[in-house]
Formats: sequence, C-alpha cells, structure tokens
Amino acid sequence: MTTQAQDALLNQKIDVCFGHIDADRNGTVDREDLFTLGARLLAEFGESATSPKGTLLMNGMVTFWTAIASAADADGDGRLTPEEYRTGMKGAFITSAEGFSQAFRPMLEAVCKLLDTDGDGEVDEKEFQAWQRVFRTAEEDRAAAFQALDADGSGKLSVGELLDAMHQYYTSTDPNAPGNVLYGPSN
Ligand SMILES: [Ca+2]
Ligand SMILES: [Ca+2]
Ligand SMILES: [Ca+2]
Repeated sequence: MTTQAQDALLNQKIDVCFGHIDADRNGTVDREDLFTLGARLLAEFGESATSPKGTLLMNGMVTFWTAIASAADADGDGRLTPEEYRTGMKGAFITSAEGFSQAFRPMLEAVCKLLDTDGDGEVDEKEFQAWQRVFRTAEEDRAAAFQALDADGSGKLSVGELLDAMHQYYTSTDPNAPGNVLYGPSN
C-alpha cells in the first residue's frame, strides 16, 4: 500500500519517464516510440542495433514493452496513455520485485553497458551527459544529477551505483532516496 504522498511522488517520476519514451510527443507511448528512443541512444554512442550492445538493448526494450503493455494496455490498442503507463509501471515493476528484475532490469543493464563505452565498469560525466541529452534532460539538471550521484566526487559512477540510482528512481516511494535526482533535482 502506498500513501497519497508516496503515490504522488511515484506518479511524478513515472510521468518524467513517460516523457522520455514519447519520442513523437503525441501524448501516448507505443513500441515504435521505445524503439525510436533505443535508436537515438545507439546513435549517440555509435553502436549499431545488431552489435552485441545494440542487440542487448533492443531485446531489453522488447521485454520491457511486453511486460508493461500486458499490465496496462486496457483497451488493447497498442498505445499507453500517461494514465495507463502509470498503471503499467506500478503493476509490472514497482509492486513486483520479480517483474522488475526480470523485465526492467535487463534493459537498464543494457543501457549501462552502452554508457560504459570502455567497459571498465564506470560511467564518466561525459557519457552520463550524453545519455541524459537523449532523454532531453535540461543541461543544468544533468550536471546537478551527476554531482549529486557522484557522492565521492571522483568524476565517475560505477555501473552498480548507476543501477541502484535507476532502481530507486523508477520504484522508490521514499522522498529521500538519493536516486530520485537521476533526471534532475526538480523531480
Ligand atoms: Ca508517442
Ligand atoms: Ca491503450
Ligand atoms: Ca567506463
């Protein structure tokens, strides 16, 4: 059960995520939107969709989409309204730790592999910023988010730290969860 304040926090964060996916900005999200986002991410990092990293990302997106659509596409039209998207995120991933680890985490891991261009297990600020630019996060928010998450000021985030922040962002109902600032302090 979530309180009204927890639900409001979740809705606010889920709506930001909806904005990331609604590539054509027509107010609903569908598979094509998600693939467009994936293609933009791959282009930003110079990967093809058929490379190992590209395949991992696109497969992760298919799994994610299948799970959220089956939880939320009430009218079966293949599109999710913001309201359906909230329902889907909560039903498929937030109230189900198993759903998160099976159908959401693989996509997030694929994103991290893409960002960690040299494969040393760390993401630097330039890579972090490039990813956030694809998500249309405002420049000042991108910089603030990186600083907040890079707690030891090393200029890098480990993939583990980034995955923890993502997990908190997408699922935590705690207003003080550090990962809430992933897409900017205003969220
Ligand atoms: Ca759309
Ligand atoms: Ca629908
Ligand atoms: Ca790296």
